[in-house]
Amino acid sequence: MTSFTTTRALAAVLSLATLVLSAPSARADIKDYEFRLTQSELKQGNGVIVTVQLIDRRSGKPVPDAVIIAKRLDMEPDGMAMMAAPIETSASTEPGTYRFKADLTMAGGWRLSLGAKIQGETGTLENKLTLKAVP
Ligand SMILES: [Cu+2]
Repeated sequence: MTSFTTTRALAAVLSLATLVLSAPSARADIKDYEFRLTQSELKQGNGVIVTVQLIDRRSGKPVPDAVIIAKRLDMEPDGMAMMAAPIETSASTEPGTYRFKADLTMAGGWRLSLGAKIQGETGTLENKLTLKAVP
């Protein structure tokens, strides 16, 4: 038999292993995406609309239909990480753009932490953005 069969079997296993191992690198990685603020300075106040774009860094194009699974707004940039502000998702106006309504209760630096799932990608995108509330 058998050295021929064994060699073929081994070759099949090896090529399968190569396929499996090389598959992830051919696809996009969650690190290829990032959120960007469309405006990093906002007027301090209640019900402020904070707008971010989700960008595919390879193409520079906006990415629609991501699901925001976590969001937090706090004053960590000004040494007040415990000072969080109410933030809720708001209706988006265009594909790839995500909007939030927030109470910027104090002038100064705010950190927007976002977690999101992207269609067709595994893992969770986690970004921290810094914005400034001006009086
Ligand atoms: Cu504060």
